[in-house]
Amino acid sequence: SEIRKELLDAFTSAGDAFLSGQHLAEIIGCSRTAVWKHIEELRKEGFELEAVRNKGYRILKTPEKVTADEVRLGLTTNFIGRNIHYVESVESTQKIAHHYASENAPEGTVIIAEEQMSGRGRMARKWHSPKYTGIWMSMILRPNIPLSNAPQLTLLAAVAIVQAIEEMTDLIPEIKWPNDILINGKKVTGILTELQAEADRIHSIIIGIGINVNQKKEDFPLELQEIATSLFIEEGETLSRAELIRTIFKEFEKLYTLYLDQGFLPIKILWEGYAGSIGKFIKARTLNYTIEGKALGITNDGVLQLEDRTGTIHHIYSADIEI
Ligand code: BTX
Repeated sequence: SEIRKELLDAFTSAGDAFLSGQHLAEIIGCSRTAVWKHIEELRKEGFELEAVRNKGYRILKTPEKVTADEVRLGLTTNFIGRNIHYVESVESTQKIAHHYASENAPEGTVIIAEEQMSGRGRMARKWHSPKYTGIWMSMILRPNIPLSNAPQLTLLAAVAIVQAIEEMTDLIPEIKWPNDILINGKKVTGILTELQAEADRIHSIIIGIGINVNQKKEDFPLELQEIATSLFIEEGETLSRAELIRTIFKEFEKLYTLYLDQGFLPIKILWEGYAGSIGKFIKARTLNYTIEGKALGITNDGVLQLEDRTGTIHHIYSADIEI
């Protein structure tokens, strides 16, 4: 509810300070009884609140889920993630996001799930999304850009996620074109960008983000254990998923605002700084053929340039890359 959102925003601005019931009622514009009711609701959700006579309330501990309330507390963005739909268990957050996108959900709306029963990757592949351990979310955007520029947003999302991981850990992630983030050569994140468009007009772009956060090695099915990793496995510490989500929202909003204002170039420069494969020999596998060559970089549109042994430069729009 709106009251709940305002309450959490007030606790966010207060930091460690106490907020009196009277003060909360005034800034939110409701009765003290209503404030008290919402505080009780937060307690039921697993928030620990300290209540001190003559001082008021403050939040001591959050429940370590990724509910809208948990993510909202401490959120500093203007529009990314200000509207969150949380679901415990879902087939795919992409599916729900498509539904909300066609119902005109505001830009920056995010669907977050604790688990996905049939999380999807590209080309009908599956994305393993076990309960309470990862970040499985889909973000709705409505940029006024040509259809052909949509893949740039995958690259932008990758930069935002790498920056957020660097902010919260000592890890050094690497981007593998177009949509993987690797740590020590193993996949920690996948990004799936889907569109709703009519003719050449984008109605909405839905960016699906899957991040392995707190899984242990044995939480992955055998066939993934050698190719996938989590932040916990690499860092050796459990991370707050809600805080990582907030950090991603913050970095994403910054880059997206820059992108809408100045175009893809500043994003491209950042992206190339994080890309592991540039300058290396790689294999690009598309549905129909495989090309081997040196990855020269990406064009201003976000297309991968590959130079084969004869010196011919190929433009790769979509492929799987083997380094
Ligand atoms: P992709 O097609 O590049 O990668 C899928 C491949 O990655 C799979 O075939 C498998 O080999 C491997 N894989 C599957 N699960 C995992 C995992 N948890 N960690 C590492 N590797 C894995 C990448 O597609 C795009 C994934 C997007 C996932 C998000 S989650 C929220 C949103 N909802 C949804 O259904 N998909 C997106």
